[in-house]
Amino acid sequence: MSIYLGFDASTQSLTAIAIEVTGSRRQVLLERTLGYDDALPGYGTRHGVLPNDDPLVATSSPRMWAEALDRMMGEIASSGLDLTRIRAISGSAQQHGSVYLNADAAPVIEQLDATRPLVEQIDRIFSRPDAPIWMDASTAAECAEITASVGGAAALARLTGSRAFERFTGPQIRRFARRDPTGYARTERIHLVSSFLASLLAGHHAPIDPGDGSGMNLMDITTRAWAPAALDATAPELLRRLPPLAPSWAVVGELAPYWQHRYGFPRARVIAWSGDNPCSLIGTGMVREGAIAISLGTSDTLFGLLHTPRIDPTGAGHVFGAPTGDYMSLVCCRNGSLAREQVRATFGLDWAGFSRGLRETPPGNGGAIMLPWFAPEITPPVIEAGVRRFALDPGNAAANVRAVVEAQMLALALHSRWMQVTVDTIYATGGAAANREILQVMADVHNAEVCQLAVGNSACLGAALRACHADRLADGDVPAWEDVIAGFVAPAAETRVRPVPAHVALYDDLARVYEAREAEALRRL
Ligand code: XUL
Repeated sequence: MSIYLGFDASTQSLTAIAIEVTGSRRQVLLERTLGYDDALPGYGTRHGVLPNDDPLVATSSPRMWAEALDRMMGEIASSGLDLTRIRAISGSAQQHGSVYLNADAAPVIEQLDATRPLVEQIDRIFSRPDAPIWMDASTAAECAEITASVGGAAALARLTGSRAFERFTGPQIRRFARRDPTGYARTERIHLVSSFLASLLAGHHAPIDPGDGSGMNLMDITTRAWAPAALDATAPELLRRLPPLAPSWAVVGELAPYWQHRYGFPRARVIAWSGDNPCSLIGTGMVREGAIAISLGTSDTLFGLLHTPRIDPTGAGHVFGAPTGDYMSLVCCRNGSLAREQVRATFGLDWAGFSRGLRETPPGNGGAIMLPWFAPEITPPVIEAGVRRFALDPGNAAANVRAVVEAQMLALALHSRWMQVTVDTIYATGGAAANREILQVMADVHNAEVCQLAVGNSACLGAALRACHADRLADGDVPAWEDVIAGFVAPAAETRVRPVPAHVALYDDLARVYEAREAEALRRL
């Protein structure tokens, strides 16, 4: 029996999933989550983000992520799971976030003392104490400078798969290098959240995979190598500070002695980590072109596999590397679960009350519309947050519940048109995918059947499946992706939600109104 371990270091929590793969016997053996705010309150995060007076700034604590990993490894070790059967470990992490390490990092993580907690030992390895994350919107000036220096937004998108985005790592690095030149000078290695955590597991600096590398505005999307023009436009002597790029299935090394001696883990293979969206692509079974998945998490994302890169001419979407070696298209809306949560909390509803609100209101909400920009939005780009309501009574709980969900689904549909995929089935994942009323709106807006997947955390499952795929490759087998995912990504029984033709027609009309309202609001910004 072989066991594969996958992690997902997301914005608000760390999840671990262990899967068993023995021929056709496939099952999830363990699934655990540790929420940062509650489990590690000493860091003072709220929804996984450090407080900051500037609403455009969003950072988190790499020490907290490391401590969460250490604690989770301890929990797995004492869970009764047969550790000796773990063959490989991989992970998924929130994309774009960057971790800045000094020259002490390499020797410290190579010689971790198994008798002391990890976090005590890594205290002095950071050249910057916090890590900017994907919710940060403070780098508009840096985006403009990088864009100008590579010859415009279209040129940067052709080169790296995306125009410059505030949350992408390149603009973040530029801002750090400019605001803290001494800190930048002391920086020996810049990791993504994914490669940082992989480094801690392997005990040496890990590479970045093309899935996460394409979220930086620094990687040539076609050659999957660092793009000199983008690096030069970003910060001085950047190349020597970046990890090498390696395929998503690269074996980074063996699990470091720290984990073996402290918790009794075996010398399992550590596989390159990737971003949560590339991992979700695998965990939702999107290994062929034509199907799409929607993940309703802290961010709401819509993505699908592409065999050849296709660039969004409107500049809203992204092309990332896929862990299969192909590409993936992605649209990301920042106002996902926190916007739903905000509406729920404003009206003092529980989640059952939220669902009731959707059941009690008609599709289309009688023409009432919300632009749900509770926080700065990524798609469409909105720096100055502010919710706009049209014909929507701000005091009507049920109407606001429907308005936020309809807005989220309409925005994803409008801003993914460039992908040119005719969607027949959508695979829904993430916490809010458990809500059938939300899935009904999704089905009606997209005119497609929606299935909810049996395993809710598809990014984490995707990481475990990638560990399995890479382990088999390293053993000389060339497994087909369909075979790797078989038995794990089946839709949960009875979850198929079908579009209602009358609602589809109604949302067709509403989409036009929503698009016009959105365009008008963007013009006024
Ligand atoms: C994707 C993005 C978010 C984060 C969330 O581009 O910014 O989906 O990956 O963890």
